[in-house]
Amino acid sequence: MSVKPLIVAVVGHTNTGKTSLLRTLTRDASFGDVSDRPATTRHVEGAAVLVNGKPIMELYDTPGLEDSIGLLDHLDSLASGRRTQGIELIEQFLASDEANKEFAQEAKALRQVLSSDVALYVIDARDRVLGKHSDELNILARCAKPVVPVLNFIANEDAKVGIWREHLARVNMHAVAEFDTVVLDELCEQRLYEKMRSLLDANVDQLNSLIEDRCNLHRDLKRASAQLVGDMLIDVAAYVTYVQTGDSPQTENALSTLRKIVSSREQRCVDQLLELHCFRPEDCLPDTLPIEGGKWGYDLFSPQAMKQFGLTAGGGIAAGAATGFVFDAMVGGVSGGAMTLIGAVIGGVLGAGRSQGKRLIRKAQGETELRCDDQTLRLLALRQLMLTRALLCRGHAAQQPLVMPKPGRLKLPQTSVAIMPASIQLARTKAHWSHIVTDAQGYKAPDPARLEAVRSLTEHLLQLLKKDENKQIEFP
Ligand SMILES: Nc1nc2c(ncn2[C@@H]2O[C@H](COP(=O)(O)OP(=O)(O)OP(=O)(O)O)[C@@H](O)[C@H]2O)c(=O)[nH]1
Ligand SMILES: [Mg+2]
Repeated sequence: MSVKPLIVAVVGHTNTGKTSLLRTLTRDASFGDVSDRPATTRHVEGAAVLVNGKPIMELYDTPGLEDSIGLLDHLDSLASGRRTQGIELIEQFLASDEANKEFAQEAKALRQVLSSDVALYVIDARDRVLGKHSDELNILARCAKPVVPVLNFIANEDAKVGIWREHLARVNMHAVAEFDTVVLDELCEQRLYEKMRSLLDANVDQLNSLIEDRCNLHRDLKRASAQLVGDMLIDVAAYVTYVQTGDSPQTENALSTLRKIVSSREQRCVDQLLELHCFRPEDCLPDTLPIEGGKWGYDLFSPQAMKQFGLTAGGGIAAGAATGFVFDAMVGGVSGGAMTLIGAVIGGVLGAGRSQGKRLIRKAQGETELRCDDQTLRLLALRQLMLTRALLCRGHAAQQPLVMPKPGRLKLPQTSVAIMPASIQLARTKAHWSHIVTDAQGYKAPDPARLEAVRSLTEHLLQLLKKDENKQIEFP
């Protein structure tokens, strides 16, 4: 059974954020024109809010009520007695010439109110309560429709929420919503729908499904964002490139290419996050990963690498160094075939399998592995998690682009004390898990073990996102 959408008129004085409210509630940053200039919206324009692909609510943006004082005087002059005080008077006005001339903007808004189920009366809560507001409320009260005042700009320190609530209570408006179209608070949005529900018996079902849908949306967005970040981290952690040991120019070149590759993989993650949250590319200023010098090398015999091969911390450093030493000694001057064998044997002995054996052989052949270091991975994780957090509470009416956080503002732990999540450690040993290059070349069938690593990293990142939102995220 299809349910008729709830029809909502968004009205209020000019510049109070009506169009902005529509942008944020519909998650459509391109709806209408938003500007500091008064009287930006000149015509009624609608947008639907969909739940499961079906329109559940239609919101109609209207031109600002510019001259409510003049209109109220005009309505009073039309009144011919007690019987024409309310809706009849409004209808009489809308049928008159004045509705197409002097009060044309106000008439457009009032016509929309009459054809809607409810009106949201948007107030700039930074304003003092003035005569124009009382007159606007007086006119709306005559439209015989439920009205929910929405105190907008509440994230601003000048918002006079208490004063406004007191004033609205005096004119019998007790179901008041608080909102900020730039700083989106999912609870404020939920309460707005609850206030509407309290006045709209016939539309309880639509509003309930809307409340549920918005709650699910927030949860799903968090998870999908964590997954995008996780996928990017696995791609970068697994990526490896080789240079001839001791060849400085070649190493410098390779490092610079590596930085570019990692930076563009990060940008891809930014683009994906923006798209997921229904923002435009211009909503986040482009920024190159701020790593210039950075340590990118990764020695196969470093304590950390040895740990991945199953050698535990205590003897790890010594064991790593010793294995490296023994390995170097063993391969010195032997033929290619024997070297392959030794590599495979050592790989096997270390429990690291054939692929590690191949890495050992490359090392024996005088090649050095280059890859993104842990500190850079942390930086990547933190930047993307903070971007996710910012997007989750960014209203679609926000005008200022987001800026990616710089390393100085991020809490980066010392490499020696922080241990990377197991999924990242594992990715270090699985070069084929990196889709950075293969993605550009074509489809690569997903490895089930890689999918599992991304899944487990996603859970880890989700936990970090759930922590106290006022505190800085720490990774790992
Ligand atoms: N900080 C902040 N700015 C807001 C908020 N709502 C609107 N704005 C800004 O206020 C200005 C006016 O917003 P609009 O959405 O164009 O207002 P409007 O009521 O549609 O204006 P008219 O169409 O001219 O009647 C714009 O600069 C918005 O960016 C808010 O909640 N917080
Ligand atoms: Mg507008």
